[in-house]
Amino acid sequence: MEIYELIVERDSFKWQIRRRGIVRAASVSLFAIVASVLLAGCVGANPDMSNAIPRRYECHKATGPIVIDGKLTESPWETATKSTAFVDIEGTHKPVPAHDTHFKMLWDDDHLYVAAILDDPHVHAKLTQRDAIVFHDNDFEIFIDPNGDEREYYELEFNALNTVFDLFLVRTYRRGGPALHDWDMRGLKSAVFVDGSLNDASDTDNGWSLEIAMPWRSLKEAAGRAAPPRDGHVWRMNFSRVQWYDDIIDGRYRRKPDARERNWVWSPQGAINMHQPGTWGYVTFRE
Ligand SMILES: [Ca+2]
Ligand SMILES: [Ca+2]
Ligand SMILES: [Ca+2]
Ligand SMILES: [Ca+2]
Repeated sequence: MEIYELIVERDSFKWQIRRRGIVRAASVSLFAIVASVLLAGCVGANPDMSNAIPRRYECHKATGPIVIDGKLTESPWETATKSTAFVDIEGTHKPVPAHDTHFKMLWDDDHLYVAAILDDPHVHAKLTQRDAIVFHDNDFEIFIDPNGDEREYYELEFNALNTVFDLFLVRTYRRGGPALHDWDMRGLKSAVFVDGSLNDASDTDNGWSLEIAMPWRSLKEAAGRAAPPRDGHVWRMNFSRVQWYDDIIDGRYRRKPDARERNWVWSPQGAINMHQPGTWGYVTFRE
């Protein structure tokens, strides 16, 4: 088994990961800090590939500055390609999601930008701590495997309070992980705009938007290829939205005891499992 040497300077959140030779599996477990069973969405059976045709997206270079404030009012966002609407994680044969979700992406010499637009009549969130299991709230998730080798990939989750859960996967859970929750994306910037009222169940909201800037200098650390990419380069990525249907009791949102979340995604997976980079979408970068 290959060993990955992880160097984490906790104060600066500086980290480095290097592939080193062949060693015993026991060494890897030193860094498998968090049990993978915590993560939902990784227990799917064999994927139905007929429902998992990867989506495609062209990510163009921004023509002007992006201000990370959650509002997509900059002119580059107006011309950025809007993704296809999200579908059920298992495929289009499943019910159409109750609320629309789209994303847009842009890039410049320093950052990869993601904007998410989530319709939601009841925007609510509780979790406030970095690296909490954010999909226990309604969330938006980004998955990035730059070189598409189905290993060394990034996952980031955000809720409507702009709480971040970012992690690094050495391998998929099915191949033993580990998932490194302690990895934080250096220089990550994100902001949320709520078009309505957050955690106020007495009204009907329009939804929320997220604006995210990921530095290339962080993405390149385990990219296995050029970051920023060159014109025509293709990265494997996917986007997911976890949505719970909570009851409103005495004006407050309450989780049903037997609640199950909905998983809506950009590129359908054919199974309830996001950790299949082979069924993620193809993002082509354009100058
Ligand atoms: Ca903005
Ligand atoms: Ca990879
Ligand atoms: Ca983290
Ligand atoms: Ca509200």
